[in-house]
Amino acid sequence: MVKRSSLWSQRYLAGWAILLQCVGVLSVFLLRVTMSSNKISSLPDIIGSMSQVRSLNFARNCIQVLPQTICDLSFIEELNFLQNKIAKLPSGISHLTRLRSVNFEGNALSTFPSEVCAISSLEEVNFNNNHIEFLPVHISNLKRVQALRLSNNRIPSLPNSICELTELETLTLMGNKLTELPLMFDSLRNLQHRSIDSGLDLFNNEMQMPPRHVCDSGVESVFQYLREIRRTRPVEVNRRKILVFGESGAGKTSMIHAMLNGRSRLALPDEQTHVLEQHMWTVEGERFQVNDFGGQQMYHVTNQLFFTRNAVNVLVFDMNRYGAARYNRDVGDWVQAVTAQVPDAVLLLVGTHSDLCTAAEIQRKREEILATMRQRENTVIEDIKEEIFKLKEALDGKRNGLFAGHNRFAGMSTEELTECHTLLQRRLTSRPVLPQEMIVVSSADSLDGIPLLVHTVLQCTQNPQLFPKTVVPESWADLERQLTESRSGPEHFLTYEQVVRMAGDFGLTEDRLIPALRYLHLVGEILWYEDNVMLKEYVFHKPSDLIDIFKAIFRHDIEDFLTYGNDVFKRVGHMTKQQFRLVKSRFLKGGQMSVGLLRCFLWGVCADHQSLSVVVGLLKKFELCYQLPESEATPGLTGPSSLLFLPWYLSYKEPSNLHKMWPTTVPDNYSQLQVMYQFPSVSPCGLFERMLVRLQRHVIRREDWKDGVVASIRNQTVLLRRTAGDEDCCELNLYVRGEELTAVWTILLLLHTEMTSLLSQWPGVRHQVFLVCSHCTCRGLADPHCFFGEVLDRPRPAGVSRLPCPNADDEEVVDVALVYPPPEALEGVLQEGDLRTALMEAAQQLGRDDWRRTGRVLGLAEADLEEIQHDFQTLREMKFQMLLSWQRKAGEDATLQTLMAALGGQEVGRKDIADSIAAKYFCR
Ligand SMILES: Nc1nc2c(ncn2[C@@H]2O[C@H](COP(=O)(O)OP(=O)(O)OP(=O)(O)O)[C@@H](O)[C@H]2O)c(=O)[nH]1
Ligand SMILES: [Mg+2]
Repeated sequence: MVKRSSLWSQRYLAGWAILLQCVGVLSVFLLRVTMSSNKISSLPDIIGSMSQVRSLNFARNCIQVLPQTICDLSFIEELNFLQNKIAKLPSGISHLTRLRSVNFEGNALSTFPSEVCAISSLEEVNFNNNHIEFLPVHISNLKRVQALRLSNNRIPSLPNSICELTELETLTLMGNKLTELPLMFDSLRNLQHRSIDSGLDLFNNEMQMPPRHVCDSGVESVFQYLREIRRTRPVEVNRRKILVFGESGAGKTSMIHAMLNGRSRLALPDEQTHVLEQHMWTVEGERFQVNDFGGQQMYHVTNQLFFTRNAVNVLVFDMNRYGAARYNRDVGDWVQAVTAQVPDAVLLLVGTHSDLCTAAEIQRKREEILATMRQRENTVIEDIKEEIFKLKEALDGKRNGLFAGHNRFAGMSTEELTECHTLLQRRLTSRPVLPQEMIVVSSADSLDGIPLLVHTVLQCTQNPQLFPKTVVPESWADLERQLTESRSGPEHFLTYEQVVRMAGDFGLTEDRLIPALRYLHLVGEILWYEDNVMLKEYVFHKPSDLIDIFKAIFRHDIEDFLTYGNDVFKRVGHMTKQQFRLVKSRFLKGGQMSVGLLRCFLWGVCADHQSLSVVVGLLKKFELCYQLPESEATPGLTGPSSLLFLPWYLSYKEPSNLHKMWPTTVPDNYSQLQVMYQFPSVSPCGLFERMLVRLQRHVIRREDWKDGVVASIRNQTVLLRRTAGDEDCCELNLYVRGEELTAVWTILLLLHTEMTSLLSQWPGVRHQVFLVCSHCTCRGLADPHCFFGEVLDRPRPAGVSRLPCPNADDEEVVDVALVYPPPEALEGVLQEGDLRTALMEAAQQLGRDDWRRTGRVLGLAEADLEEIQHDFQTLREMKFQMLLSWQRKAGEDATLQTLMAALGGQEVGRKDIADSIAAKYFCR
């Protein structure tokens, strides 16, 4: 029998001799040749005699030159020379007219081989990771190409003719030197396909047109931008920001004063900055917004809302106070905080109070800090490289059918591995721009170092690589100007309708207005939350008003503010002294705030009814508070019964009866699963509190304290806890217990999904996820084995029922059901079906008389109800459509709790339905 394919991938195959022998005999008959991961340095001419061959795979060798005879392989469809050393392709390659795929990723090509452009049969072209500096115009001949991969080259521009490749579904251009896209780029409609691997990748270029914010928002945004540019014209805008942050008392406010005014005015010791002060600064014809952040702990969470790209980040610390033990507090934690959100942030480091330090002291501290900073960054880079190495090992293992070793990538599919690889590569390329030097200043009379600081900031902002120009359509710039001008009016916000009218006045129709608003929101000029049913009706054109709102609610001087002597509690809150005491204690211990108390806090900022409900909407949107439905809340002392909870103010200690709610040992017949989220040094500021807020979507009963919560979700008990782990790390542990293991898995995965989506908001945060071995926990081991968190996304391996417990020295085994989630649980999380099912059940139980009442309580307008009654024939359908209509309208606020509160409230009076939902979906 004729051997029809050949596979020699073992690494020991080093020389040509064996290959020659094998090929010599079989060459004529071979269809596929795979000789990846060897040490082959050249191919013999005889390769041209493999006249039937369809596919050559010589990935990961050290081939420098391809023989001309390769061009004789007239049936060849696929060439894979990934990771070799090829600098040039043979000219005759254009004769291979059946070629569908070429992969020369990771070679040494310096131009896009023009011969390739002649092969119109090509569907996939991969030239990632070469040194290509130029794309030929006749690339447009590749009419069938669907995937064109050109990441990590040196391409400065794309030829207009690329717009003719209308079959393109994937175009990767990450890590080049592009500044703009051709104006007709939106002809490449197929880039909008939504499969995992398709799309456009422009990450890590120097994009000006469209600017990076637009590029990062996806193909659709890029296309809308280009269409708008064509309709109007491109204009350049300048919106560079300077963010000044660091510990309280570092000297930020004093330094900014010296910078902006050229003279000294040291802040008084009690003049601490409250949340944030913004200043406009014009210097050498450039205009900047300077942000002076309050350094107090309380403001760390609000600071995060203002960290942004397009900013020079000035990290300030008091050099006189600094000592090695303060590195994290003064420097390290701040670098982490900013890079958690903006991984490639540009950082300057400024030491103040130089007038109080000796030259020797300055020199010593300077060297120490810069060295520590560099060393930490190197550790991170090494860690990422090691991850990439392990991942490649797993990939190689997969390709060669070998076991991939025990690492977190073992068992992943090739697609998952490739996706992980892209993510890690991004992490490696988007590193912070750390300071090479430290700027030493005194904001006291001498103003030493201040001119150098101003010079460095300017130099930094004028660096086009760090801060590329921003070009936007003229209509977007016009809208921005109009919105800025309307800031002088008294309103805290504009309604969306007002903005539509404003834009209409200069010809910007609503469909074109939306991308413009999206962009202005992304760059922080306005706030507009189009995904929130209530907030999308408002455009917050004065982001500084938001600062005033935060100032009113987040206060480092809260104890001073909350005194009965403060008139507002009597005048506005109408509280007696006794009531006030109770309200104060509930707030300071449990973070509990009635809307009436909120009105007192916001007095003088905005206190009318509409503004208050918008503020509550904003606080919920930022996940700074959660709200209890009215029927759940204890009637407030000072106003509407609805209660807000701000976990930032929680100070309760662990409840003394915790052991009753959460016995130390897992009760008999119960299963427990535990996921651990581990962070080196600190967890992202606010992660835990925001998770407490998110939990409210799912729970009805809960007990919160400063570092934990016990809650009931659908008959399962959940414990979430924040602890300081070993060796300077921080841990969040999520435990779920219940009688039925599948149900336990479902809740665990539900909350894990919430946590993962929350964590994605800190893209620069390093963390690890583990599933703690339930078997070890049951045996009471102090140091249980931790499975890599990736198992949580993995289906159970077929045919395996037990795994050896890696921590046990004897022959202990762990049930595979405690390590891999059952398929039902994975589906349970994805389906989000509960609400829909509950709606159907509730609709069935509602009567002829109460469905319209329920609709009204849920906030539907009379006209909506009329329409439903008119449009749907049967009562059953009307009831269900009413609930669906509410769900569409209320968006993420359409929760089971809200529905239950409405049904069980006085107006509808169907507590029986509310109870049946509770019995089915919640633990009572
Ligand atoms: N001698 C001397 N004192 C300084 C210098 N810079 C600031 N100070 C003093 O240090 C204290 C803190 O300065 P601030 O400018 O308020 O510090 P900050 O970083 O803005 O503090 P927060 O607003 O609380 O975050 C004040 O008492 C200043 O007078 C300096 O360069 N030399
Ligand atoms: Mg200050």
